[in-house]
Amino acid sequence: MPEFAQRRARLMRLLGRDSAAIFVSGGEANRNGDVDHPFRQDSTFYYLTGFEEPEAVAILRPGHAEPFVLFVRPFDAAQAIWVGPRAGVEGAVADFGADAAYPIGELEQRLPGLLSSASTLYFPFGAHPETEALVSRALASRRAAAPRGMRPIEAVRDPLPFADALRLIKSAAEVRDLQRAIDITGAGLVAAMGATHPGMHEYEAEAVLEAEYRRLGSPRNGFPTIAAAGVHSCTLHYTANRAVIEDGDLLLLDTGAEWDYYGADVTRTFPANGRFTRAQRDVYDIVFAAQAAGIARVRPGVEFHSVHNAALRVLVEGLIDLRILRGTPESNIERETYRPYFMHGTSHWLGLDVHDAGVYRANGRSTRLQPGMVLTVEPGLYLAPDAPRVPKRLQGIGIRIEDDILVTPSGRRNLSGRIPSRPEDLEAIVGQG
Ligand SMILES: [Mn+2]
Repeated sequence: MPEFAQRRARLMRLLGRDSAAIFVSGGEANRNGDVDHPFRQDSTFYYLTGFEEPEAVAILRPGHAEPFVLFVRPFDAAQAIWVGPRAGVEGAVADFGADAAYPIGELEQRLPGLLSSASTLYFPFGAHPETEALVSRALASRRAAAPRGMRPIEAVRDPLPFADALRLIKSAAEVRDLQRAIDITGAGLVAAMGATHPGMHEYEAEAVLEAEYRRLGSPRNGFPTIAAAGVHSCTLHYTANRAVIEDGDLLLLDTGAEWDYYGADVTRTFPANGRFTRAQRDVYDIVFAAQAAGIARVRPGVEFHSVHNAALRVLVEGLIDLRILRGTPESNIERETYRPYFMHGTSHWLGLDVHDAGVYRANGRSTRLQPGMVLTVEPGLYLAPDAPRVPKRLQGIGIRIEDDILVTPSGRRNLSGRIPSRPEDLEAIVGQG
């Protein structure tokens, strides 16, 4: 069975018979005037359908003779001339495996009939106001018909946690896509390192990186590239990328190409002139060791948060060695005195979304790692000039190192481990391209 059909079948088994689930595509977003942002399908909608157009609704009906129904924009000859052809109703059946397909304009009229045998309705209320109005009307008409013997809808539930649970465990095909995205990202990072020299702008490094992504077949990034030189490296989600890279600056690149909707998320920090200063190297070595400690924790059965705790311990010991913190590692961790210098989590799930679907904690317990999960391990230290007790020589140093780790039955595989991160390897590459 093709991958998308397999996912729908698995989800429908979780939802149970006598149910219907409604999923809504992403919508177009205006940028300015009559220009829209580039459209990229909603990740869960893509995961279940492979369908890449906006204004679509998928209905899954477990156990039904026509379990997969798609509503799509109809084919339109005039539209095809301006922006290219749409799949249309025929394509939805022929190319996307729908058991039945209708124009999106018929959703309101057809929805009550399509839901008529369902006693549990799955719909993500609160996310799609226009479709929600139609769903509410269908619910109301079922309630009104109940006294005359129509089976009522007894439960309304959110389908997203079920889809998220599936998305959290990656199939072999998904891991291959992620690996491809990561390999392309690695090639981009190495190209950007090679091209970097003091005097160029942050956006020039970004352009070199992304030219390589496009050259290698990635149509877009998973998120806006962070290209942060010097003190900008202390700003976690800096994306202005407009400053000149000065001699003596570090350059932090946090970036990821997409491959078939799966996105990498890799960070490398390196000296723009090809040589770490002593101060930069002191901080780099701490973050590098913290990352290694975090990665080493990854294996099945381990709590998600213990990866963070392993990395955090090394960072705090390092901050004590740098004389920024005083006292024991335990007391500093207890009082969270490290927060001005390390203010984010160490890991997030990775997949179709850069911060991928799936829970980190439920019922007060940290999620236990399982084979097929992919998480980042990305500790950092950010010694902003205005942060407390940062000695002059360390001010403005921000370093993050991020890799993408697959949990395997026997432990872990660092999917981005071939992308250089050892300081001596970085020094050998930077400026040599
Ligand atoms: Mn990340």
